[in-house]
Amino acid sequence: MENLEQIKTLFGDVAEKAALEVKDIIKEHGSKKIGEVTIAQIYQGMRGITGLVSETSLLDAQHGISFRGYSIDQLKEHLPTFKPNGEPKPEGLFYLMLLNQLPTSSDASIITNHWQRRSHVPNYVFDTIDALPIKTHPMTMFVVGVMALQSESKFALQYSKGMGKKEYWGYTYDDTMDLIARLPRVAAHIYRRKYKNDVHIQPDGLLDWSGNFAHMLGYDDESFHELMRLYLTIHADHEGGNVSAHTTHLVGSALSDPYLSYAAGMNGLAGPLHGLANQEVVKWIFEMNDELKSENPTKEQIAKYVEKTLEEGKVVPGYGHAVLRKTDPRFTAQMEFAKKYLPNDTFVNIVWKIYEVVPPILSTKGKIKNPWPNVDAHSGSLLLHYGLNEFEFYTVLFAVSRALGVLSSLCWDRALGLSIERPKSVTTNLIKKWLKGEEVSIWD
Ligand code: HAX
Repeated sequence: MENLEQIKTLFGDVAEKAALEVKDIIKEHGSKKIGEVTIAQIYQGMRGITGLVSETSLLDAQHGISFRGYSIDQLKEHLPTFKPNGEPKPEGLFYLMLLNQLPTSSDASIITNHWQRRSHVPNYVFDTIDALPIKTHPMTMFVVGVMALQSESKFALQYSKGMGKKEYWGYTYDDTMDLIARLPRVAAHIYRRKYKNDVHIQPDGLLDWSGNFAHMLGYDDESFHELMRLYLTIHADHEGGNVSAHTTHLVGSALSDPYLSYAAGMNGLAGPLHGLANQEVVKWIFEMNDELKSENPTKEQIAKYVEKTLEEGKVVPGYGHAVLRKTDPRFTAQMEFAKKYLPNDTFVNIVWKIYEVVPPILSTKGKIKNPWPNVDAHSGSLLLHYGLNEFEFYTVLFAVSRALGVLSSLCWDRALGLSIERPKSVTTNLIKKWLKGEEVSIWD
């Protein structure tokens, strides 16, 4: 693969074939049923209802995430790295998710180069962020920054001029590449404004997407750059039903452009039951340490604090999952990183102790379906080790990574011509009538 235009052409070819296949599937099998919907599912977050197509990754309750069929371990084995035997480059994962084929090292470098060239952020975007009070949460600043960028949308411009359905994916792709390229600059601006006296750092054109992002944040330790490569890879996608992916898809289904769709998804990522859990984990551990007046609590002390958290009706952040029923492989990947680079870090060791203590406690409570840690249980401790201790910023890092998955998915939504999303809702009154055996024509 020589240049980005070729990547776009290749995507067009792959997607066109897939779209024809999908048309045939709908024509031949469209009336076949996948599962049934229960009343509990209607009230409890549609858990377990298969109701979406998302091509870029798939979640298995036992084995965790696979990206186009590749587990995280396999990504580590097969994706190009920045340095020999290093962590995978997220550029390679983006290529894999978009094209459904593994990139060569030069394929991943082409993406790096193009993201570098497209990374200019107009000053008015920074001015818009700077107009917000400094106390504003970094995720709010981030979404405001993305919304300010929206005036750059090629999809929106072209739609206003009038374009046919066949052209949708091309402009979605262009916006996707521009937006992903610009996000590290927006995020780094927020970080440096809020936490580093508004002193900003120029990009380094010799670095890859992750390394340059880390550099603009102000972190030039090579192992931190490796952490960013791993972090931005493993947080990228988690199939289509999670709040951030689903929201991006939903808003995109109204033909809202990629900027609008992604911003909407990131408002969902900013919820404490979703991506914000990464800051909550660190906050919760700090609060525990404060209360116990210890920087290294024992397992017994941690167990008591967990019980207290539950008695107060709060969740233990970083534990549980709507789909997974095992330790999240993204947790394990971070644990392996920590064992390699920072095995003696005190805070990381608390995270590992919590991992021993929490699952048995949550299991005994009966109602929690998955007592195991998710991705957010570990990520903050790694960032803390390198001095990135402004934990309110952690979800912004997650958001930058999540762009890769939700936006490559949006390219697929447009290429496959997926419809505007509009599930049917009902009222409790209607359900009560139906339970009494009264005639309810709506779903017959
Ligand atoms: N601590 C305490 N209670 C928990 C819990 C936890 N970690 N996880 C689940 N529960 C509770 C639920 O609140 C629910 O209680 P109610 O019946 O009183 O409402 C009950 O156990 C059953 O929940 P579930 O079916 O096991 O889990 P859900 O699919 O409803 O929710 C969540 C999944 C991830 C939201 C949940 O496990 C949770 O709140 N975890 C803590 C927050 C967290 O770590 N979020 C990040 C998840 C991963 C992610 O999206 N990252 O971005």
